[in-house]
Amino acid sequence: MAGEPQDDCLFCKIVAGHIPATVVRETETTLAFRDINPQAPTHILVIPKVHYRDAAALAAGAPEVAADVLRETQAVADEEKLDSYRVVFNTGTGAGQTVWHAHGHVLGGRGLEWPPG
Ligand code: DGP
Repeated sequence: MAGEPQDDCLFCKIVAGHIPATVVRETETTLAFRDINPQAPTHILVIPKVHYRDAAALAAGAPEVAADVLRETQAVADEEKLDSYRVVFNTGTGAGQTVWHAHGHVLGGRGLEWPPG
């Protein structure tokens, strides 16, 4: 059920501490940790601790937590001393989403092209 921890969810396991991650920030409602396959010098995932399948579902089901996630992307960028950065919420298989627990990618530390691939 949306909002409840899912036994088969990788990021729920990271939230529970059952799978290790390099955590850079934690709040009551969010966790930020380094991506295992970085695409930029800084590549950090910011996730809600509650389980929603994607960012849109999170915004619909727990809008206050969605706002917390967005605030944390800025906090991560500040800690990493990023003047410019990109936040990406891949949504759906065609967009490259592979983990079905809402997460924002914070990417920075190099030039970022537009349009993205
Ligand atoms: P997406 O493709 O947008 O669903 O992003 C999922 C990201 O999660 C991807 O960039 C790789 C990252 N990832 C997958 N497994 C792990 C893991 O076990 N630990 C960490 N830190 N990141 C992971």
